[in-house]
Amino acid sequence: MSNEQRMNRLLLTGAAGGLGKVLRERLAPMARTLRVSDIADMQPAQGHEELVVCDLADKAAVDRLVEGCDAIVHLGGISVERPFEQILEANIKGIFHLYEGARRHGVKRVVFASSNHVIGFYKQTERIDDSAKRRPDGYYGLSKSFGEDVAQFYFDRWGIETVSIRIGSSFPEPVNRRMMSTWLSYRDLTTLVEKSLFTPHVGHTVVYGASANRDVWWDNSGAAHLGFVPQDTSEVFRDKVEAQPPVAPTDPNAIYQGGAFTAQGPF
Ligand code: NAI
Ligand code: 15L
Repeated sequence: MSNEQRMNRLLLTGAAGGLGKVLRERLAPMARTLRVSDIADMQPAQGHEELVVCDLADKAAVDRLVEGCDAIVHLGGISVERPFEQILEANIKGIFHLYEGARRHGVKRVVFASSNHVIGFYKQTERIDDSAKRRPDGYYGLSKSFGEDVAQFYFDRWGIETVSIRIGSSFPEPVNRRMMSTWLSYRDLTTLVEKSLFTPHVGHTVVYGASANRDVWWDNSGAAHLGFVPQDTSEVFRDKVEAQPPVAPTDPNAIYQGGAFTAQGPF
């Protein structure tokens, strides 16, 4: 990427997390300055990085965090099902604070790490696209659904563009049968985030984050303008995954797109 193509300052939240560590390295060439942030300890700043420890629940701190950035890749927050009160602080208040900061400081583009748990109560036998009614499968899924609504509102009201990526399962490899459908390789994740940052005129686009898996449940034709063509497939892991004991047909992991998340709680 040439110097002219790079943006000036890119903010990455959730930089201490699993995907944050991956994208911290891979997004570096895309900006002259990469501001990395988390509530947790991070590796020290290197190269053209700025490091900011910040709790997303702290509105004033998030406002300072966002100032001076051209775009944000928002990974920060609780990434699994937890009691509502915890989700409320990190994810629900957190995303409101982020967009308020974006509005106040003129940030033009957000890439939001949404989740398949926004549509987790669809059956694995169903095929859906971005127009499917949301069916969140828990407090976590509800918070991501709220995040997508916030993204739509801040586009309609303030013109801030967002790509909400409904990430399936982004890990080094799929570790169970459900993930044979939901897996998103780190390479495909990186490509999707890059397309989400640099494609002109995205408005608020919702896209599913999955690799080119044989039995993928999601249709991304509504996000064709991103030009995202996944390069990897879970198929290369099939023998390893299918060597595991079978899952009972009554197990949520075999029924719902959201798998076990549909059956967690109450807390
Ligand atoms: P992770 O849990 O490893 O990372 C999340 C990071 O957010 C952590 O480093 C954590 O310290 C930080 N965080 C939590 N509360 C915070 C707060 N109040 N203020 C500031 N930072 C806070 O999760 P992972 O796997 O890296 O996922 C990144 C994002 O992508 C998350 O938003 C997650 O919901 C989303 N996602 C991930 C998927 C995956 O397969 N890895 C699937 C679907 C969505
Ligand atoms: C998610 O949203 C979680 O953040 C991640 O840890 C996985 O559980 C993933 O969904 C999944 O559904 O596999």
